[in-house]
Amino acid sequence: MTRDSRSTSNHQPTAQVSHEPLERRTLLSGGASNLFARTTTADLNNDTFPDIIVAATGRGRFANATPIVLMGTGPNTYAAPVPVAVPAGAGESVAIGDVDGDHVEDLFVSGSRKASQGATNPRSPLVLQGVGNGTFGTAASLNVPRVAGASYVFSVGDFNADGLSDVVVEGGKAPKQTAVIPGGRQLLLLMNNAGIPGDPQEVPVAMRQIVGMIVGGFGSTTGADLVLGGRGGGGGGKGQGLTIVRNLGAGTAATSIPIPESFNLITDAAAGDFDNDDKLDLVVASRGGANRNGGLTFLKGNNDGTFAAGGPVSAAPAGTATVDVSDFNADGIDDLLTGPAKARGRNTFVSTLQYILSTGTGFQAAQPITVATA
Ligand SMILES: [Ca+2]
Ligand SMILES: [Ca+2]
Ligand SMILES: [Ca+2]
Ligand SMILES: [Ca+2]
Repeated sequence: MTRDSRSTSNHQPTAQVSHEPLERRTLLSGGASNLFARTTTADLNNDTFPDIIVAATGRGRFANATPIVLMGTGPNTYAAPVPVAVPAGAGESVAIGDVDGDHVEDLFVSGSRKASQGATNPRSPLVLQGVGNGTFGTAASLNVPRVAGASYVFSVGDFNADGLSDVVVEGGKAPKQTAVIPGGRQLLLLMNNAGIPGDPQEVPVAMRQIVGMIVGGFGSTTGADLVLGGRGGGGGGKGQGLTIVRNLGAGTAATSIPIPESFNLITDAAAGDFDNDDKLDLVVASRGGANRNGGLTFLKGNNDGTFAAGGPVSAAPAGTATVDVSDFNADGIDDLLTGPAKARGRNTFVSTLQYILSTGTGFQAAQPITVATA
């Protein structure tokens, strides 16, 4: 959580106080903690049951201080949560990819704000090699350099279709001479070089703010597309929107396609084929506007980087703020995993996760996932 001293100052004459609106503060803290990566799903042990990784949910007696793994043990049943060892304060966000090309999923986690200053950047994302049974090796820094104003929001995907996972990280404001628009941000692209993420390559983008990013194949032949959520870049109007960056593996030759749909505050997004037409779709979690307290919007994909106009996912529980994707009933159709914005007290985040099955023609009622007690 970012603290802004101005927002807590109440001793100055009101005429001179620059109060940040609540929306802006929420959005900044949300951006910093990369809400798009609160959960991730993958079959970590190749037993066909999707497994779930939940990012560290912060302080509090019942919060998990590190990421946790929920191994699927059967249809909609999970073993008790198993913590993943990461440096103190790391793991607010999680992503899965195969960095070394051994076909075993590896875990990427956000770096730590708590770590002391040193030669390396403690906030750089880290990678943990997968063992193949739901456990992971020691966290190793991706050595993303310190950049003033960077949020280090990151995502993982194969951006040049070589079978190895690349990493992309929000890297602060683009330099003036290369900025696509004034105030544009830049991505730091770490293309995988024989199993090792390479040196960061700066790619300016026409977004003024990036609150999260996800990866998916929306019809590109050159590699995975990157979906950026936030402000600017031609999408979202005055609110937040989404922009697809294509051909990212080509670095500065990458192109952007803004998605016209507008949202108030985007809290998460997931890519999957929910209507079973073999074209990847998007489901966006947002709040404000039609989704006053939080909810999901379905955007049917056209497989060319464009989407049909959004429609509400009425099966999503009120207050839904996180969304992820897996095929939870093994029928070949992608389903949703949802969670709330916050979990307090005894209702830990894990116990509030729900899945929403897609039939291909619609979404069924949300059902809580079943997790064994430790
Ligand atoms: Ca599994
Ligand atoms: Ca691997
Ligand atoms: Ca589809
Ligand atoms: Ca399914």
